[in-house]
Amino acid sequence: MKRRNFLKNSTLSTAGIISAPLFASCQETKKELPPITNAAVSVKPIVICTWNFKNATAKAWEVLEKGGSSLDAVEQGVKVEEADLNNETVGNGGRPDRDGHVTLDACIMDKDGNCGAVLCMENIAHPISVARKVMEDTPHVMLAGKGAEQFAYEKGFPKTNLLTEKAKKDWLEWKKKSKYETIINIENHDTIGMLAIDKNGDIAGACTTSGMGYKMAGRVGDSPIIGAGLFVDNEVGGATATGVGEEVVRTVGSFLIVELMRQGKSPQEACEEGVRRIMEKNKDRRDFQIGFIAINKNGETGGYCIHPGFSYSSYTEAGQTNNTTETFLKS
Ligand code: SD4
Repeated sequence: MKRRNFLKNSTLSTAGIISAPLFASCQETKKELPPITNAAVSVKPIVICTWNFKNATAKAWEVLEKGGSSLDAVEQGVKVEEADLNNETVGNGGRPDRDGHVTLDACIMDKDGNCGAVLCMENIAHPISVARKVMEDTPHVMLAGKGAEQFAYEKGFPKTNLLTEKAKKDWLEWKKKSKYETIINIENHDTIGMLAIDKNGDIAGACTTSGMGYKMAGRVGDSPIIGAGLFVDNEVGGATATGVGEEVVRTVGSFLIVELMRQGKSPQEACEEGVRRIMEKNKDRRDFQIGFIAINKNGETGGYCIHPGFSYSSYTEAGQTNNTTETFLKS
């Protein structure tokens, strides 16, 4: 038996003995919540991701169409962007921190609420697959820095120099002024967050990024933080985020959106409320972008952001589309 399952099973059986009466009384008083969706039809399989990463949704769709799991689909899908050297905000080819180190963040979550994450990991081209190994092969949820990198080598991932010549040149140019600013809707904000429902109706999600370009050494944003950059609840739906991670962490954005859907909001309404909560705390600020996307159990989707310019890619039996979202600020 895998260590993780062993730990789970032993914890469950102990908990079962001790807390059965308590559990029963909680069940009796459980309040009925409104239905999660009124949609007459359900769309599955389906995959969506932040921004118009159409090669990523196409890859995920390939997996889903063949009857593959949503977990495999999101892993394979986001790996496309991790491997793309022209994508300067995800995986190999990502922008370095201000000291010239490319440090990657990623997390993954499955239909059973299992999750894994790697934070601030160097020299490994596919952090999402390492995050999955953390989820499946360890009793932990997060591994950071050198520990994550060491774990990846133990699992057979090769050491890779992630700093491309182009990224190095741009960084050296940036260093001349060393002015740190987030730039709305440029590549600085192109984290890929992906959500999928497979033919069985099960939901999974993945999120992966090199974080904010020229960040402080050791900085970690929302993307590998379960509940902030990504959250999935197989009974309800999933949500994921892109943009300035500090603000998403402050509101535990993706968890918030899933909980709002649980209470009856559509994915669109829930994303809008998620952005509103952030803007409530940032009344005088207009200098940052955040985009959320969400999906519910029936395959209804939504997206919303602060500034114009955000969209999300989707792929269903009806084909692939790029969906431009409504915005909190109109210009
Ligand atoms: C972060 N959310 O590290 C990420 C940034 C992002 O494309 O979206 N980058 O805060």
